[in-house]
Amino acid sequence: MLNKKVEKALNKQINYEFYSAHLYLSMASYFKSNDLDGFGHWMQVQYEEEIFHAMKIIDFVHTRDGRVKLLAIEQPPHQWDSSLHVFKDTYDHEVVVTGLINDLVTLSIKENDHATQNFLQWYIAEQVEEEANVKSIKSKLKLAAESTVTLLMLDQEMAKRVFVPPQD
Ligand code: OFO
Repeated sequence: MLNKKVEKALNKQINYEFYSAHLYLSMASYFKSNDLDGFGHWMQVQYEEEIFHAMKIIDFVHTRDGRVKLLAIEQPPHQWDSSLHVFKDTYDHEVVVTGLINDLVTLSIKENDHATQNFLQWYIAEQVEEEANVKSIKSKLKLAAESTVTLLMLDQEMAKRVFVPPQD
């Protein structure tokens, strides 16, 4: 049986994961409308990952005999000044997500909910990876700021990303 306070917090996190998916789909559209299809593709894979993150929590809530209550998803931004601006926002967003996951772990410890605390360890590890990946792309974009050729080469690299459902 899922603790009610933890259930409510998990529902909020489900909403935030869906918001993350919305945000990254919006970024994918920004890139595609600027003919950077490789970056657009990368963001679309990121969107798929976020849906996976949300669904994983949904499955967990159901397994614990809890109730999923879907909430309205906030409208994401649509416009950015540059590719670097998009990845700065992406990095900042992932840092916020890391903070939310940490808060959830703190709550589950406080509520003596070891099953949820154990479940959330997967997200702790995932956030370390997400922050590192995005930071690396952000740094490359900083270097490419003066060079269209480098930007187009990076775009080709970004097109190679494939969605592989993360392992449990
Ligand atoms: Fe991009 O992170 Fe979800 O959790």
